[in-house]
Parts: sequence; structure tokens; C-alpha cells
Amino acid sequence: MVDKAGAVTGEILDALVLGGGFGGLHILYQLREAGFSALALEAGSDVGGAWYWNRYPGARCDVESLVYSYSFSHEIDREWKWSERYSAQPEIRAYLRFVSERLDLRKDIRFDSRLVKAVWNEEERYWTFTTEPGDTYRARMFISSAGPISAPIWPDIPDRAKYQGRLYHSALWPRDKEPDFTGLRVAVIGTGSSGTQLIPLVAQQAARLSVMVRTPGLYMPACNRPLTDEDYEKWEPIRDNVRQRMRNFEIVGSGDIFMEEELIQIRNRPGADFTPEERRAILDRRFKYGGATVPRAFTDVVTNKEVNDQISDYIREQVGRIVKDPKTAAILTPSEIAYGQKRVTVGTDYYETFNRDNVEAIDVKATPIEAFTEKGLIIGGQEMEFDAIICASGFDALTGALTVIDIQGVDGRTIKDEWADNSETYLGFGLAGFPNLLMIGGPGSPSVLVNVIVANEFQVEWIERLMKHMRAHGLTRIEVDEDAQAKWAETVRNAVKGTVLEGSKSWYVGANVPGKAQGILAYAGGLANYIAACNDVADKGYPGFRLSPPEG
Ligand code: N01
Repeated sequence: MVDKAGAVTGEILDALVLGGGFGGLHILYQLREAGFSALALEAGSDVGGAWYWNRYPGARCDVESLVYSYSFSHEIDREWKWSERYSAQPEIRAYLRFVSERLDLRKDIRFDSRLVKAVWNEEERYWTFTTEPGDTYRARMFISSAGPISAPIWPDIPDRAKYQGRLYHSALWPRDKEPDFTGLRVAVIGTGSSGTQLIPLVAQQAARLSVMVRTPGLYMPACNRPLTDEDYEKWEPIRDNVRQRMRNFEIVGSGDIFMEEELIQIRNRPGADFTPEERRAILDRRFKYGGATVPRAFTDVVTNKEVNDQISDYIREQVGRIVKDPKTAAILTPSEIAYGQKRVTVGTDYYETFNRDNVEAIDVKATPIEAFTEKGLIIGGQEMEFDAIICASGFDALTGALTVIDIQGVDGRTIKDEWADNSETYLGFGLAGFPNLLMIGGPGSPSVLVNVIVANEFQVEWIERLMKHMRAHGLTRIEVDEDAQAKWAETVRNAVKGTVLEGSKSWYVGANVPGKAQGILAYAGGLANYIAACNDVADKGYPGFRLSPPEG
């Protein structure tokens, strides 16, 4: 079975895009506008990417929606109105559906099409793609926007298949019927961003909720609220300026839209400029504003231990203030984590939920979960019975979305093998041995360490510029130079030297996936430096890439 746009007509597309999320929709649009033929493959039945699959209760973004949205189109920006400061998953999905319809992208997306194989044809210089329903496509360029956090992993606990109760993963939530936990004994494994968001809502239904806490993270209340007409009256006159400043990297654009200008300016100064008392007063003002903004108070939060300690302590203090039972508070206190080593979680009523009579925290660091059983879990040699178990156990981040696909480059080299020992790329865009493959949000790019929508938009525009360059110069092949890749990998490693990230044991460094190569996965040197490096490469005619015209 082959698709009309692919093998049946014999057409070789200019590009095949993997993924129908934020990055995939944008690159599809840009390529079409630039006159390239392109299709996108999406495993889900609709657009949304991560926001299609992560439909667990309470799923919402932790970046303010007014800037967790596209800026490339003034029209789209003005036509869409967000209802809340941090939008919930259904609204983000609706937004992406709106964008896909508004830009007439859906006709170029193949839904329910999971890419399982991609093979590079060196002689003919194109990729052949095979999807799970068995369709095949061919394209000169393979552009992956598969998502940095899109390959779910289950907890590394034996005998999961034995469990006879209702088993869920937060990122593989049922698409047909919303689960009802009313009257059930429920366990949640995992207290990262997903667990933190779903626990308060599941607790409202469950008869008993047991939260398995292994490494408690730093948590901040979102202070989410509806966006009012008044907010929009404030936003309209500053919108273009904020968007521009974000694109110039003067502001982060993740959670400070309506923040006082003075605090935004302080953010450009090191915490070392202030006394501990002054810093505390600044943190108090940020805390009132809400979201992940407290830790982003100064420029040196990940490099200056004293400043980092103060911020980490400030966040930790909340636990004892809110959680009434001291034993529970001790289990939830993130004593092992410094700010920056693990992503701060942002939610609503998370700590408050542990004051409910039907909720308990179980310390599974002290007493690990040993195994699943037919009826529940074994912890400390004792079986605990549960009617439902929710695994909010995270993702094989940045590399996992591509290593699960059989991607064969030059001489049959596979991405899975290439990334067995490291996750090296050149500028996060390309990988030696895999010609004409370009990545959005790939390892070695800033992606998850910044406002990912802003990073995506830059990468999309950079790829568009590269493809136009290749077309203008009659070039049909591009491949990363091994030396350039090794140098960029060194830059990525150096970017965390002397920062708290060196001590990270989280998915940032692959520590959550047994057997995964360990090392920082994203470029932590800041979006501005990253953009300067990538633009410099483009301005100089793409050194580090070998570009060539058709042979013969
Ligand atoms: O996954 P995680 P996530 N026994 O990896 C625990 C983005 N995101 O889905 O830390 C016991 O953070 C594990 O424990 P430990 C965001 O970037 C964004 O929550 O390894 N526990 C940990 O607590 C985020 O960072 C949004 O000790 C086990 C949890 O499972 C990223 O996605 C919303 C265990 C996994 O936490 C991932 O978040 C959701 C075991 N055997 C996600 N195995 C927003 O925008 C695993 N764990 C808000």
C-alpha cells in the first residue's frame, strides 16, 4: 500500500517532516510558502504533538500562553485569544488545530502514520520512509520535529505485565474515554511535571491516593488564573515589543509578561550584586507573580553556589509552610536537588493535596518499589493493592523519539547505534553519516532548556534559509563533518562546566533511562549564543557541513 503523494506517483518530495506539533506545523508552512513540496507524518490522529498525547488530568503548559505560541504570524497571534495564563492541554490542542486549519496545513499531513523506518539512498540522494500502516514516501530532505520529550518510558520495575488493574502512563493517556477514579485505590509513580499536575485532580476522585515519591523536585505554584479583558488591554500595546525583545533575547519570554519592569531588568544582573536580604525581597516579589519565575531572578543562578543555594532553599521552604504532617513534608522536601539540576515543576495545589485525608506520600527512595503484582505493587516486601496505577515516569528525552525508529544513513549506519555512546550532533541540526537529515529540537540544541517555541521558530527559519541556499546553488546533498560535530559536542559539554547542571541526575543528562549514554543532552549556553553560532555558520556558507551538487 502506498500513498498517493509518495510512491504511487513516483514523486520525490523536497522534504518529509516528522511530527505534527509546534515545530512540524511551522516548518511545513514555511517550506510550502518557500515553494518546496513537503508532507508531514504524524502518529496521532490530529495535530498537537506532545499536546496531542499528554492529555492526563491537569496537563497544562508552564510557560505563559501569550508567549507559548507562535510569533511568526501577526494574524494568527491576533486572531487567537487564550483564556488562561497557563493554558490547559485541550486549549493548546485547539490552538494548534486552529493554526493548521487557518494555514490550510492539514491536507499535507498524514495522520495515524507512525514512521517506523527511514533509509537513505546514497546513489539517488533521497530518503525512503515507511509508516506503520505500510505507506511509503520518498523525499530529498528528512526534517525531524519529533519532539524532544515525546518518547514515554515506563518505570524500571519488574513484572508490569502481571498487573491486572487499570494501568496508565501520563503520556499515553486514553484517547477515547476519560478515566474515572471515583472510589478507587490509586497509586501514582512519579512526581515530575506530569505527576505534580495530575496528583491534585486524581486526589479529588480517588478513595485513596498513594503517591510514590523517589526524588522530590523543586515545585512552584503557577498562580494560574483566567486572562481578563484588562490583561488583554495591557498586552495589546506591549505585544509586538515583548515578542521582539524575546526574539532579541533581552527577555526570557516564559513567565514574565506582566512582571514589573524593575524585576525584568534585575534579571539581567548577577545575584552577587545584591545582599542576601535584597535577594530575598526580590524572590518574594517573584513568588507572588508565580510560575517558574522565582529561580530565574538573576543571571548567575546556575553558576554562583551561594545564589543557587538561597534560591533552592527559598523554594524548599514552602513544603514545611504548607504540608501539615512533618513526616509527609520530609518525604516531599527536595533536599537532594539544586535549582537547575532538574526541571522545576509548576502546578496548582500540589503540596496542599497532601493535607487531604485520602492522600499519602510513600518514600520509595528509602524503600524502593520492588515489583508489580497482579493486584498492585511490592514495596518493602509488602504487597500494596491498587485498583489503578498511574505511571508519570517520564520520557527518553531528546534522542528517544529517533532511536525508536529504524533510521539508516550512509552504509546502513543507524541512529540507534550512533547515539549508543553519546548524543552528539552538529549545532543540534545534523548528524554525521546521515545526509539530508535536519532536526528541530534535537540533542545539542537549546530546546528544553529555553522557551522551546522560541527555539523552534529560530530553527525552522534556519532550516528554511539552508534549503533555499541549497536550491539556489543547485546543491542536493548536505552532510555534517565529523570534526565539526566533535567540536560542537565539546561546546555543548563545556556549556555546563562550572554550573550546577554538572551534578544533574535527571533526564537532562539521560540518567532516567537505564543504559542510556550519560551527558548533557541540550545546549545550555543560552539561546542568544546558540543563535549567534548558527547564524555565523549560515553567513559563512555553512562550514562544518559538506554540501554538494548532484554527481555526474
Ligand atoms: O517526567 P520526569 P515528567 N520508582 O522524568 C519517577 C515536560 N513536561 O513526565 O526523579 C519511583 O520529570 C521519577 O523519579 P526520579 C517537562 O520538561 C512539561 O513528569 O527518577 N519513581 C520522577 O519523579 C518535564 O520535565 C509539562 O527519582 C520513579 C518521575 O517518575 C518533562 O516533560 C508537563 C521510577 C518522572 O519525572 C518530563 O516530565 C509535563 C521508579 N522506578 C511534562 N521511575 C509542562 O509544561 C521513574 N520514577 C508543565
